[in-house]
Amino acid sequence: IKRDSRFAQLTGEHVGYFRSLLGSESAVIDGVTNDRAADDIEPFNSDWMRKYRGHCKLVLKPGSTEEVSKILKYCNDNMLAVVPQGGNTGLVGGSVPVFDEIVISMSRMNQIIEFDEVSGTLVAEAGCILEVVDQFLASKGYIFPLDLGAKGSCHIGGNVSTNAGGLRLLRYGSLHGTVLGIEAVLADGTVVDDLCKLRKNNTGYDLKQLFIGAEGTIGIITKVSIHCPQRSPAQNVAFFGLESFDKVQQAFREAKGQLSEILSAFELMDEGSQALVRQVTKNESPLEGRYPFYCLIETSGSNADHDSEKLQAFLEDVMEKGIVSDGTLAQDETQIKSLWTWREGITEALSHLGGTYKYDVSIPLKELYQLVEDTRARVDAAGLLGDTDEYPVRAVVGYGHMGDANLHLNVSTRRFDERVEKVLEPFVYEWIAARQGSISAEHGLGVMKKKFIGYSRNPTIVGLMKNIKNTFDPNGILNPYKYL
Ligand code: FAD
Ligand code: 2HG
Ligand code: ZN
Repeated sequence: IKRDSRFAQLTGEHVGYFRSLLGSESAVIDGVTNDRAADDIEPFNSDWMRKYRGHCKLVLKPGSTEEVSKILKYCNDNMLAVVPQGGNTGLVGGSVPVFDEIVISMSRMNQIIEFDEVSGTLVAEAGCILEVVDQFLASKGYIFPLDLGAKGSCHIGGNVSTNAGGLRLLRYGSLHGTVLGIEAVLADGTVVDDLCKLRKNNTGYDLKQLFIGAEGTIGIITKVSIHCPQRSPAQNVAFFGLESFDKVQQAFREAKGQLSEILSAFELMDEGSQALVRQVTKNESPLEGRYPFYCLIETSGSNADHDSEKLQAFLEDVMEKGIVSDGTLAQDETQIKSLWTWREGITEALSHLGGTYKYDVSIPLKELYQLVEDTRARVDAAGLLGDTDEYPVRAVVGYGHMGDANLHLNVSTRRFDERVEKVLEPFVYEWIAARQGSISAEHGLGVMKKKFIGYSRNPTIVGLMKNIKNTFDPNGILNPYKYL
């Protein structure tokens, strides 16, 4: 792709305007008039996977909605392109510039505004870190309705902008249901105040839904109001090994039936993914034997004894029926955390091994794991997969949110390599399209999947999306070169 020549080049005059607007020294990182700022700008140009790299020379950190509005109005009037950035943990290259777009970091907008302890409605600024918000809610007996491995750095505004799914969607549903209201700023500086705190509100088109999963392409989210469920006082976790994907499906069916209302997560890991976690962390696996598949089940309920009895009975039953080969139950908080690391820690572990090609996809459950096998066979047939350094690919592994039919196909490489990418794309997308799956289940489109949207959405729908984009951002300054 080429830089869009309609966008202006940044000048010292532009920087001067932003400096006077934002006042504080720390709110502007200026590499336009000051070469020495390069090191400070670097983290904003580089994505979590180190796969995508931008060339921005200016980072702005607004402290209020009004400042976001003034920044965008000025950018729109002067044809300056921008990239909204939250915690920069996105996995599709959406949060970093492609060329020299200005990064608007939301990190200073990190205030919890209000919390209603009766209804469970939280209003907070977009730049709040997920884990910080969740800890605040824990002190009130509530829980944020979303949890994911990046919680220590991702922002709730970033979560809403990517419509993140995470580990407990099975229980708490998607952000399309739990987000009650949004305040956002459009490209021309208009503040859209839809910070509704009601659960029910059928008065016209529900425009806030458009911002959920828009990845910063139609506006910058500045505040969100969200419905938070009661935190369950009792949590239990089981981890078990299974001999086939068929048995994984049977176990899921049984878990829904036997654990019903207390089931809060059902996660899948294959042996390949666990072997890589063992290699990186040097930790002892929770089970003695090795199995092709592992599942992690979490229950959340109001009575610890009742729940663990239920989970114990479930485990005995599925072992007796020969569905599960071996399993273990966490006995305390520390063991719960440690079992979770075998699932939550995969992404992080893989990042220490080189470059990872990631495909976050939805596939009808029956065929969910077949994609991993077919991809592995294809990479192997191309002569790219092997144990020694001369092969670019170390392993093709699969894991994910079994309960949501969401697979994470990860191709772990010793280094990013175009030959590998060519073997994987568009193969993976064609495979998905043939089964009416989705090429992006929860991570979004970003720059990575922009050109592949047609595998999951027809031209009529893409056309309507483009109309929406043009209505909200006619000059196209918001997160260009991505999404559509
Ligand atoms: P960023 O990465 O900064 O931005 C993501 C996108 O949103 C970009 O397009 C950006 O321009 C836009 N954006 C950010 N903030 C705003 C805003 N205020 N207004 C408008 N646009 C904005 N995702 C899942 O769905 N489920 C998971 O289980 C999961 N686990 C993860 C585990 C790890 C270890 C990592 C690294 C990532 C994981 N992710 C997961 C991916 C990622 O999407 C989420 O981490 C998160 O939602 C991104 O939030 P962020 O604040 O880091 O956003
Ligand atoms: C997860 O579920 C995340 O762990 C990340 O969505 C998946 O790294 C990945 O591919
Ligand atoms: Zn995920």
